[in-house]
Amino acid sequence: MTGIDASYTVEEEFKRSSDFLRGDLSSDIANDEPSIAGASEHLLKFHGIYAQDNRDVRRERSLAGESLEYIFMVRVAIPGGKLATDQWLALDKIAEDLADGTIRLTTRQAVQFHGVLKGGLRPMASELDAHLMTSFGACGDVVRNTVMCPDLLTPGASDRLVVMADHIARTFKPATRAHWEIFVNGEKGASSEPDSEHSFYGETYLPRKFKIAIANPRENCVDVLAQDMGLIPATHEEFGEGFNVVVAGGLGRSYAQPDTFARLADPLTFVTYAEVDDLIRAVLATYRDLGDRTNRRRARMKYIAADAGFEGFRHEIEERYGQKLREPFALELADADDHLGWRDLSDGSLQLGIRVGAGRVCDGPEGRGLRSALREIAQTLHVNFLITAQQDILISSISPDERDVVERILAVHDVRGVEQLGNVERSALACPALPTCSQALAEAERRLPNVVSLVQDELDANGLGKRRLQLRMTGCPNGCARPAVAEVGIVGRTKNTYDVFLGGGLRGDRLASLYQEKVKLDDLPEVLRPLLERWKNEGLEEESFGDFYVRVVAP
Ligand code: SRM
Ligand code: SF4
Repeated sequence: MTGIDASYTVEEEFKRSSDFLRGDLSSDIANDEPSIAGASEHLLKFHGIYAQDNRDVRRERSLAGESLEYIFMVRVAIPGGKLATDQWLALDKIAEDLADGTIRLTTRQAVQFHGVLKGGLRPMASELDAHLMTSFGACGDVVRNTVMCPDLLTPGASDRLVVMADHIARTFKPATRAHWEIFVNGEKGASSEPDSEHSFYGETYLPRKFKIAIANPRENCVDVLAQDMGLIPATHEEFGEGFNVVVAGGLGRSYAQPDTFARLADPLTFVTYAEVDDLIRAVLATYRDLGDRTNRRRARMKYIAADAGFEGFRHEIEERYGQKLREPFALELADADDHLGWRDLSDGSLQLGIRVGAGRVCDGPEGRGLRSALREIAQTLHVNFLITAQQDILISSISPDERDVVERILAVHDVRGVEQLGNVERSALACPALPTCSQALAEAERRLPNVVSLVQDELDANGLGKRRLQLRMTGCPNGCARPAVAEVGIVGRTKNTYDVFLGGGLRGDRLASLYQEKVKLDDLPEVLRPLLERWKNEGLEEESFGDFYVRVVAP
């Protein structure tokens, strides 16, 4: 390839001319500028790094004629969200030494650091590398962190499944050594092998990001239909164990472009374990070839399926797969489990799921809190940590005689148990939004506690306090906390208003629909009140709010 189509976006040229994701990053990282812009800023994303500025001080700084407060966000890919204790301790130290003192668990079981300075990027990459972690490929136009139900990673799960998220990460991570040269080992060594890239990426990689989830067939905690590709373990009576595969989901929308929309994935086929890599390669090749490289807002794979029709899209995959695709099984998704509280694992060990508000692991002002508690647990016990797709953390493989130790540490640090949580708080999600996210139109994470109590109070006042209500909030329609499939989705519209979406649900098999535009957060209880009253009076026994809403209010 010598050049690219003139209609393609500038990002396509950045990728093509980058020498497999190097560009000028080495010198741009090393120079005295506090930030990184242009082609390097785009390439940086493939290395898991976003150039940001603190938006809280943006206005006052520009009024004072000062430069912005430049900071970086670094996302660490953690396949299936599984971490050993030494890895958790390394993340904890990075948060203290190189970031803003917090560890942000993401809705894709990864970890983000905020407030990182440019000079901290290389030390961070080296520290991650020393503990077998990396930010490389956590962002960018590649296969992103693969999410996986934690139950498929704990003792008792099938051996073949336990390794799946790691296997996908290893197999589909870009092959270029650019990250290690630029961030970890310094300049490209003379002896380094010539670079190449996987054929399914080529030199311009994918048109956009690509997300894979491995779901538990018994519960949908990973929102499998919101993914570009979902693998649901299944057994075929003729071909044996494998996966029912769904493709072409995605939730992002853009106000500026009405032809962008959320879409749930459709069933594609059944493949065995032996076949799954080839199928993923075929889907990636289809996306690589047919994805829209002229408009990044419409470049996700879901739009190929939506534009071509699913059968046409399926046919394209089939051609690249080289053989006829089997018919998929009918989909039956079950309510998401939040994995919180104490659980017995099949090997006799215990697991404790702890709620992390908006995924932010931090301490209070007096130095106590979840971050200190988790550090102490990691220093004291030999356990595993599992991040969930609900931004929570599970401490796994706890020996039964260590339960008291864990409970004592949590109590000392004022970490609340699941029984102390209100039902709205228990499952509420929010994206980071302000002050770090450049795309945020409104607050999310910082206003979540307030929104949770407004809604919980409203439920309590209606005698519905014991019912579950799934609430998800984002600062813009990109949908990072997956509000598009929530029972109540609150999506930033302007600085002080939000669009309210209703009717998704715990199975994750239905898109919420727009109920009311431009609602102020203080007015949310009033907006929900008549619907909650009807849910109470007209709802069936045990009927969830989302199910009630689509059965009665907006059929
Ligand atoms: Fe996201 C962009 C945060 C999960 C859809 N997302 C961003 C950026 C990087 C903002 C940016 O482009 O400048 C946000 C970082 C802000 C910050 O300051 O930290 C960001 N997304 C997040 C996280 C941290 C939210 C969270 O509360 O945990 C999640 C990190 C996931 C990870 O570990 O890889 C996160 N983002 C999601 C999800 C949910 C999911 O994957 O299950 C979605 C919807 C599903 C989907 O992809 O369709 C999502 N994020 C987006 C989009 C819209 C993409 C599109 O199709 O148009 C953007 C915008 C973009 O890519 O340009 C975006
Ligand atoms: Fe930023 Fe929007 Fe994602 Fe929130 S939903 S993190 S505001 S891109």
